[in-house]
Amino acid sequence: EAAAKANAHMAETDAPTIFDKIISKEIKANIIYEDDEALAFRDISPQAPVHFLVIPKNRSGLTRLSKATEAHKPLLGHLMWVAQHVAMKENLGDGFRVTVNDGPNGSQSVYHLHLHVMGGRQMGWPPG
Ligand code: DGP
Repeated sequence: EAAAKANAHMAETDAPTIFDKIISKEIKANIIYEDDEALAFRDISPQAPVHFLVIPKNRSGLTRLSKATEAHKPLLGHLMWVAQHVAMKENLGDGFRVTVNDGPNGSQSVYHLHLHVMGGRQMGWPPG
């Protein structure tokens, strides 16, 4: 039964997510950056004055960071580059935070890899 539960969980987390509809523009998002590989848009539930997400347009197996393989390394690097590029455009020169929530313990809710970029206020540490 435990195995069945684990499989059900995997099936669920491999399903398309709301982010696919944002990528296809089927549902609206406040998109602030786009290139061939990545998209950045404002989080619908901002936790800081500036809070946007950076996602790969092609999830390519990256439901969560822990699914990363060697082949994903260039894409992961690109997402990090986009995070700081857009942060600078958003006037976050005084600093910002980049967060990836992975899996249940990481409180991940959308299983399409995304970087949270938050700034515009003093961030606390440790996070909750
Ligand atoms: P996480 O817990 O790391 O999986 O965070 C998912 C984030 O995605 C959460 O901060 C809210 C955001 N989000 C979920 N649905 C939508 C949506 O439809 N539009 C936008 N802009 N953000 C969304």
